[in-house]
Amino acid sequence: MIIVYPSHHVRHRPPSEIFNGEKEPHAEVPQRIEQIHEALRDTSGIRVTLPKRFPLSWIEAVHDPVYVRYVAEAGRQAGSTYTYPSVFPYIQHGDITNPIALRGQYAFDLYTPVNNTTYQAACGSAMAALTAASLVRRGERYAYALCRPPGHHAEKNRMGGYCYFNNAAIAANYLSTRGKVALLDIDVHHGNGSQHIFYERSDVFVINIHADPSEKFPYFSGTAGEIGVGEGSGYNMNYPLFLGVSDLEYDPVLQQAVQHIRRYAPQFLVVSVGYDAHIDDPIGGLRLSTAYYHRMAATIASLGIPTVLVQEGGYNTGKLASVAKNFVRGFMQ
Ligand code: Q9C
Ligand code: ZN
Repeated sequence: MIIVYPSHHVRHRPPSEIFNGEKEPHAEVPQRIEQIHEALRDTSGIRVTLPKRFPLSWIEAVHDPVYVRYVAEAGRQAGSTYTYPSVFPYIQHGDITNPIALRGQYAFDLYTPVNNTTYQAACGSAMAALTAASLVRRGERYAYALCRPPGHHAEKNRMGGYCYFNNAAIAANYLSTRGKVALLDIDVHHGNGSQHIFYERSDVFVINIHADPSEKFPYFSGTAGEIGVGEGSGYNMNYPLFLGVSDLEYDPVLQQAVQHIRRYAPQFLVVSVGYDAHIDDPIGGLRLSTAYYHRMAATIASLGIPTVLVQEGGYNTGKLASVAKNFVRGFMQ
């Protein structure tokens, strides 16, 4: 398996997220990827490579180009200080130019700050996903992009949930020029961004297993009734789970999801890999074991579809190394 490691992510390190008016330590820290990278680097059968450069148009194929420019510009104006939104749009309005208004227009929470390191890190993360996708398009069976910052909460024109550019969606859209793509999201949080981006498309089938959004972030999407619209109707599936779900309760849901993917018969599979459904994750709320990540990977790999793995969440920096190792081993068997 090839691992793509975007070394520039380390410069982006938001110190805090704002919850209920209070600054709390930010969960999405550089050590997450450093630890996964270190654990995998000396696993047999793994080769590490750096991201290649791809045209910005691959990011703009999924995100509004005005939004992409905004992320760069907001960072430049912020300097090294992380900036947060203050006011969110409460009415439709045409021409927003005020920086405070723009900050709220292009974000949906107070967890996703921007400074002058963010744009470069977000681009590097997207380039890692594109590099993994291009390797798989050229015949590699599996490639794993250690994306940071993560991506699956980022919508066409909005950041949120620690995500700026939707790496998995960028990879899936890139591969969709060569055939049908399935995007399986096993991060514990609903991938609202990926759902939003492909909601009207039938050539990318999005399937999501996550903690019930009536209990957990992102709160406003991820119910089973969200099935897609127009062309995309029937090509979006959500499996919300009760808090505290164990390996035994999770597994039949994964089997069903995999069955749906098999029936769709995609040419490529993209997996949004979050390790935050693990029992020891500080924010997840499910109870999957380290050993189950091995079986989960083996189940997904049994599809026999060329696959791009894209890193999303997972916040217990004491456990990420062992969970990632299990997952990757399960995939390579
Ligand atoms: N105390 C990803 O896993 N929750 N994003 C904040 C505040 C935000 C998770 C909790 C969760 C975002 C990629
Ligand atoms: Zn998550």
